Amino acid sequence: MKSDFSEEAAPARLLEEIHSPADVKALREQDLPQLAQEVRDELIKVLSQTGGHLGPNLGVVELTIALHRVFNTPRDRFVMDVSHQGYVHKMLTGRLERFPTMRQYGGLNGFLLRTESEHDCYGAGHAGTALSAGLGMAVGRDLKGDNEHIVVVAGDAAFTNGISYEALNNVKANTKRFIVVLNDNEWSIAKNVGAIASYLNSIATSPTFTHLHEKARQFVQAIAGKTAVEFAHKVEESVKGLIVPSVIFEELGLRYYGPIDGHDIPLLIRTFEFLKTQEEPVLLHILTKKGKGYEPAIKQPDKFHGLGKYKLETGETAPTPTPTYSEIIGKTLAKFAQTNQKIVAITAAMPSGTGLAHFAKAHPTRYFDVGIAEEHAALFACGLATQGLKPFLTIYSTFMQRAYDMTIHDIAIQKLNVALCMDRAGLSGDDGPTHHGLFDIGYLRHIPNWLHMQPKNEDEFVDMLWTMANYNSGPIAIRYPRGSGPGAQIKSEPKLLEIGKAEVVQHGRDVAIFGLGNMFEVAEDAARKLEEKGISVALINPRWIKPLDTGTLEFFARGVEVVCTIDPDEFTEHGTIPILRKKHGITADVLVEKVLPLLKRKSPAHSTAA
Ligand SMILES: Cc1ncc(C[n+]2csc(CCOP(=O)(O)OP(=O)(O)O)c2C)c(N)n1
Repeated sequence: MKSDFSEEAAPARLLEEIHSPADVKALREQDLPQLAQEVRDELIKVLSQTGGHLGPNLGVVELTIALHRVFNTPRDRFVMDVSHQGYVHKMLTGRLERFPTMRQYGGLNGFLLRTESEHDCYGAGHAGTALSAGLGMAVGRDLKGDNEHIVVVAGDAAFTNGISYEALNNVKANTKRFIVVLNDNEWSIAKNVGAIASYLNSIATSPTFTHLHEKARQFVQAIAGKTAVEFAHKVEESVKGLIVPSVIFEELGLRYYGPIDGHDIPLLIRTFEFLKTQEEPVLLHILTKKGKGYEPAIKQPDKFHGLGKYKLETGETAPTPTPTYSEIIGKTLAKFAQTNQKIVAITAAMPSGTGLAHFAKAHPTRYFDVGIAEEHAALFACGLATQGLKPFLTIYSTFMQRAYDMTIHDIAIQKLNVALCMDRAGLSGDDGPTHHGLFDIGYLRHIPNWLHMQPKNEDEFVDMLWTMANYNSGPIAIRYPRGSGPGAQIKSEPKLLEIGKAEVVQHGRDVAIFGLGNMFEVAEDAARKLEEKGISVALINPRWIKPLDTGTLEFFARGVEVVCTIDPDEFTEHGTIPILRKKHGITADVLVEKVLPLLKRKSPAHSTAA
């Protein structure tokens, strides 16, 4: 008879016992669904406090458990595309205790990091890198005569990315042992787009698949309790049956298996056990649900792809009090496009992140989501420009790094009327070094024919967009930060700005501070602090990165003792923007601290020297 206590006692969480992948292997297989549930609960609870990539991770819980059940990291290697779906992997590889520090300054990074754990064999944050990097690992392994497994996990949207095909083009010729998992949830951040998405969907919805899936289930039931030899034979026989011929992947030289249910742990385990015995590159197509297990995330996959804090019970998030720069650009371009028929807008898989969803609603035929394909997006914009259209290419500063060659070879040399709008310029916050938009000033400034600017506030932003819309003499770019600026208005009557002309906000004799974009606020603050010490400060809003207003620069350089600009020159970790600014000295106090000794040395007015 059971004691009263055994009925009452809540079962201990299995998750608490998981300190390494060996602990996942030590569990009974029938307990793995419970582990999956606990992982989900933990994800939903912790991320409600920290924010993060909830939807993608809820979709890969079973997959990650099955991978750790079958393979042995760190010896075997999991290469995850973007690696935003690596949270479950982190939990199962000894980082559960630190999980509540996710994306916090000094805590776990939201992506895989080689420096964070020996189980993270490859860091990422940008999409499309996993297949190439994984192939390099496989070839390196072969050259060394080793035999560990390389498993690439890539989402369906990673297959909208050109690099993925560059890698696939090289797999067959270079290795015989390579496992690719295509995690197909039909979503990028927004709904996945293009011919490949339709192709994958046609496989997933084919009646043959439904039939095969039933076959697969029966097979998993049938092998329970078999001896090792019988088991291996059965697995081979049955998993080979899990093939709907997929012309694309087979022609590229990867044996295609699937599609199978990516939430069926026993099936995943059996399939991986089989795939690891194969002496040819294989691709396993699994079907998963983004946001699985959390109703708000299933209802709004786009929002829950990655978000800040939310209410655990409802999934509600705090409303942003003022419009963000992204919202302003989406709405403003939509408005300009009502009277300017030449305006078209392009996003590379970021319709809501870039605010273009507003434009898409107003002008669906002049809006293009090209998938995670920044290089293509830039070239596509070039083609549109040659037809006399005015393409607004709206891409995060960090992702535009991908299309650097196009900014020179295609846009600048041909002096095409492409308007490049770079969102998340500067520090982007809790995503960390892969996502900060710190390099676009560097990578555009030296290229002839480009104009480049940054607004100090929302009103100036609208003026700049208007200036871009009316500029027809070649490429023109704008950068603007994540979130909202200091003002709350969206200007209704924009004005044209004079090209290459800085705004002198106040004159001064001792120090001139040039505060570009959102650094203008820091500059203003520093100016007040210096003025309190009796120092006369000129305050300049440069507006233009290129052409630089050299006249204004020279004027002040000749007139004052110290000229300041505000900029970091190092890779910056993740954390909130105020914390990062403080750490890296991007504050008014640090500016004042650095300026004062210079003045003492140079200025008779402030010097103590005779
Ligand atoms: C080069 C680049 N462009 C855009 C992004 C933004 N981004 C992050 S995840 C993602 C969608 C990924 O979808 P998928 O690969 O299918 O994985 P899922 O989140 O659906 O699991 C996008 C567009 C990025 N990380 N890198």
